[in-house]
Amino acid sequence: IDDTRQILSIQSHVVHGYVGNKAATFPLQYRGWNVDSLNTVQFSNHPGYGSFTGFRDDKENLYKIIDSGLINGLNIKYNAIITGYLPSVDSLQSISRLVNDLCIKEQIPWILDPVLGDNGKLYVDMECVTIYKDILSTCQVYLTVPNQFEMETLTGMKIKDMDTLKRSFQNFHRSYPGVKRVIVSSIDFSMDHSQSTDCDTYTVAFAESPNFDQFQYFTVEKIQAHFNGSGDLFSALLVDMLFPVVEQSVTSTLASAVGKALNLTHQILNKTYRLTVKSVETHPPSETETVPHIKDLKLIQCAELLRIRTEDID
Ligand code: PXL
Repeated sequence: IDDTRQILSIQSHVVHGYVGNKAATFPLQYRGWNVDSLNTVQFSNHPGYGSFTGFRDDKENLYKIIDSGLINGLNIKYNAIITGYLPSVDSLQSISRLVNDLCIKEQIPWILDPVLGDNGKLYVDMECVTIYKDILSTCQVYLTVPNQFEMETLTGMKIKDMDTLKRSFQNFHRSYPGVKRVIVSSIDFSMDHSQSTDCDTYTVAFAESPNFDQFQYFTVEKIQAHFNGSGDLFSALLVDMLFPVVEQSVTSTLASAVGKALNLTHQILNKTYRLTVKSVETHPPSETETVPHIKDLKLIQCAELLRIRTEDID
């Protein structure tokens, strides 16, 4: 029997390194997915390096590849579609409409990563914020995975503690009632210096329609480094945990999928840290950087961790 699953992954491509599709494809393939990776941009490396070169694909090309090529041409049936880094306003608008229509028509779960920025900084055009708000308020999204900054941007309020987190879930649900599930990753309560909150952990909080008042959360030990691509890896692993091979598992709850994806992401970040930190130490962080900046996940070195193990199966 063929128990592979099929995903359309619409994200960035970097020639060197691991963000976007480069962070999602290998882990998903290794865990049994056929990954149709559609690249929204092709950059030499991610912009976090300080300089890069490359180009964005235009909206007509992207649209035609999905619509005429994959769907009408090849009639591919996807088990999931994931969309990530789509930095140009035109492409974001037209590709989201197309994906939404397709997902409704064929009942495909759409996992939307609203890539806007991180750590207080936007890394897409300002106008993309408005477009993401429009997409989330009008489309049927199975799951969205904003980080703390993106959740704050989308709800217009800062997350400082459990109380503001709860209110941000409520705001989110009020503004975007068609979104069925939200997972907010890497919440750092210690960012607010007036709080004496434990700063050795990150919180990952999630809620599911219709219970947006009762969000749940996991805390995970903080690794003292800044990683690029960790969010893209996490969303890919989530998809794998949410849609296990049919024979393996009856149902996978959101909480169990988040727990497993978080655990595996954490192990990969830890191993990446251990493999990188010696070379980072020989180039001490600049004065503005308080923690090492780890630009590339060591995904290939983590192949063994990615292998499907029996503990992953319910
Ligand atoms: O990790 C999200 C991401 C993906 N792809 C590219 C990026 C970023 C974040 O900066 O620059 C090209």
